Amino acid sequence: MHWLPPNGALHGLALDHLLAWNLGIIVGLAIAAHILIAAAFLVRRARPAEPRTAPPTRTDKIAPLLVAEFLTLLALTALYIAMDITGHRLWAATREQEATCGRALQVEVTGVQFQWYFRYPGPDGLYGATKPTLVSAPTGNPLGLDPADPHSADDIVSAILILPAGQPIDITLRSQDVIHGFFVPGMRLKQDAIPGMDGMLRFTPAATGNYVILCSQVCGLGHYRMQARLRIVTPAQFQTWLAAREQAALKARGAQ
Ligand SMILES: [Cu+2]
Repeated sequence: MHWLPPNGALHGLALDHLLAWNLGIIVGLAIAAHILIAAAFLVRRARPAEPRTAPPTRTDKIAPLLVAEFLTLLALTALYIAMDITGHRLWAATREQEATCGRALQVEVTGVQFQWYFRYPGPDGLYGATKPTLVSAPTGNPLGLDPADPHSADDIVSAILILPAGQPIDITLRSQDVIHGFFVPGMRLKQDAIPGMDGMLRFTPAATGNYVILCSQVCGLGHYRMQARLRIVTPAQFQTWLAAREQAALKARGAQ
């Protein structure tokens, strides 16, 4: 659909189709209902007034109308149940991380008033421990990585989310303070980051390009500027970037 932002995710195509179908069906039904109401008014007006002595109900005429109404309601109920099931399946596909476990790239996304931070676990594949008392953005430790934990030495923390195209991405979503909304219109993703809870997201970027990451919850005075960039690059470009950042992270923590 041309009024939506360009889609860059694998699941986005099916989601856009479902949205177009839903809108088409709802607009079609609304138009049909209005035509029916207008037709009923016109037919009633054109018909001569019935004598007041007429019986209040005539089951031979009303019964077919009731059957038609019942069948229409039944068809509409089936249609909405089918649309609901399709929508739920698409929603669940971006929330279930088990299916391709091991193959997916792990990234942790943390919302902080008013910034998004992205953490990659590094070559060991494990996120290092964090401590709230160590959180200090001015000294370069916005997530509070614990230097005493060996797993944290190779962790990469970035203010830009860089991901390879064509690979499943498993996101763990966190918040350090209030409820933030991780919203990536170009990837058709939206999920709240809630303090004390780990949110899960799964998606596969389909094409290289630049996308915007927003916060969809009014999280404070600086909410309007809580934006970050998402860059989808080729797998080779991603590996080069990751290796350079890993070297830099190890050097920086080694010097501490
Ligand atoms: Cu926010």
